[in-house]
Amino acid sequence: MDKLAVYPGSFDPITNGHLDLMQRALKIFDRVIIAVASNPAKEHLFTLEERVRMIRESLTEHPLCERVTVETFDGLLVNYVEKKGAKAIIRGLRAVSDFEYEFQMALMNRKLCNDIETLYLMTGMRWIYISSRIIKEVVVAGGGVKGLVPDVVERMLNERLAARKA
Ligand code: COD
Repeated sequence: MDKLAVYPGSFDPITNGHLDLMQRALKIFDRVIIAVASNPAKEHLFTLEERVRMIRESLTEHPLCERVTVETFDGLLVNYVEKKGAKAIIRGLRAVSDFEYEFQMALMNRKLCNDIETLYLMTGMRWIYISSRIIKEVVVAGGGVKGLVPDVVERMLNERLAARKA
């Protein structure tokens, strides 16, 4: 049986930091599902379909893409992970500031389902300061994010923000 992990997130939008983490997870697991949370209560710049499309497009030429699938989920993450038959959730840590939220989430998920472990991976140094939020903030303020996000994301961000200004 192959080892499967779920990498969940909002991915609004996916960044090179997210992709770095996925690549690290694939050193440990045979397959990774990138699970995009629907979470309609949260405000997103991109729709669920757009977020999924950007991830799939970012992966098309990726050497490890055959071991990755992109899906959506709603409701409780642990229910989705159990349904998929995975035993691990992958999350990323960049700085101490991530810790409190991640710690709470991991313990709540363990309380909800004791069979699933959360595994934290450190991102590569190049991506340590990147988050989806800061990428959006820079683009809104007119800055460039080339090299920090996949090309499709850079294009979509510029299109979306240009459409807002029009
Ligand atoms: N380098 C490495 N990792 C990074 C980087 C980077 N530059 N940027 C982000 N990451 C990591 C984050 O630390 C995180 O671990 C992961 O990538 C995804 O990040 P986001 O911001 O896209 O995702 P979140 O934090 O919004 O995802 C939250 C969930 C959707 C997973 C959560 O809300 C959830 O599980 N919702 C479902 C409902 C549920 O079950 N709730 C109970 C959980 S306690």
